[in-house]
Amino acid sequence: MFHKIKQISKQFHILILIIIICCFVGCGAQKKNVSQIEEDDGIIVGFSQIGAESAWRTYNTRSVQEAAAERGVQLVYDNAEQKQENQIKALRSFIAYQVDVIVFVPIVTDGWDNVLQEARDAGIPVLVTDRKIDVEDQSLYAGFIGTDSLKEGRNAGLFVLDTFKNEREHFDNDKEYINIVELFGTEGSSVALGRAEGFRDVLETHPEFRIIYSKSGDFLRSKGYELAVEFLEMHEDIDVIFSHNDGMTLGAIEAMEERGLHPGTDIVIVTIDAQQEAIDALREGKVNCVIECNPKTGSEIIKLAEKLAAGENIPRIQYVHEEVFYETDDLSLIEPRGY
Ligand code: GZL
Ligand code: ZN
Repeated sequence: MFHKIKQISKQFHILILIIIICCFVGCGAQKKNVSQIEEDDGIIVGFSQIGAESAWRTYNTRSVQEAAAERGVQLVYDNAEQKQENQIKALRSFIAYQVDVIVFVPIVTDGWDNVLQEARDAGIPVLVTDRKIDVEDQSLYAGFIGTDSLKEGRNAGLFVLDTFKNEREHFDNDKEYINIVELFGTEGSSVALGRAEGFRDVLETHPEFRIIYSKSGDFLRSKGYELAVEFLEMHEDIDVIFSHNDGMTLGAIEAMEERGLHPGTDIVIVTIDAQQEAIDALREGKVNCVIECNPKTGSEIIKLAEKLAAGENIPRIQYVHEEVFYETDDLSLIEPRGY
């Protein structure tokens, strides 16, 4: 009998042991799975985006979010709703959360030194994208990836120069100048400053061109409309509109058509971004030149963030590919833009 009891208790102990082992193995497996999940979860990236002011911006955000999802990167996304102070708060929360990498689109060039110093003190590398920053200590961020706004502005200037190059001979005698209106992007943003500078670089040696009106529409369609109402009231003889983004251009076109004007014919229009509606307007002859500013940078951004998380270096400056679409091109070849 005793032997029998001993046998049962031994079996019981083995059972308990098996349960414990299963539990540990299970837990172990579970533990392995948990650590595996943590590994599979990949790095954590804090992404501070400006807002959703244009089709370009919303596509840019989507591009980053989709790339992060594809590569198993955890993205902590913040929409600053066009306010720098919101971006600084977001960066501070990323630091507190101890993300692996910070990626941000600086709405304007200045005012980032302190918060980037805090990121560096926390040992968190920073990738700047889309817009550039001016900081005392360039080592406060690892690198930049985005578009070349100076080149975009130069391409706009070259198009205007080329469009009017033979114009002077046809000037009726009292017309001395080719009058340009500029719809400026966000004040203090590197892309608006770059586009304005590039445009002026090209035309500065051609005094027959003059900018008679330049105001910021903050890259917003609604403000593009409002500025057009104003400059059409103020000026009779406008030859060109140079607009820093398609959103403002589309607002201005609406105001022109309300006044019976024919955009693209009565007034030459050159615009930047190349969102679908601008390509459609190019096909309809309502704009004459669309300069691409490529928002599809998500996969490059995430790859660079992964490199930074792994302690690797990245290029200091990286520009993405961009095209220029002219009214004289075979416009049927342009792929759907997606934004
Ligand atoms: C350009 C980007 C600009 C776009 C606008 O790189 O920062 O901001 O041209 C967007 O459409 O609002
Ligand atoms: Zn000239």
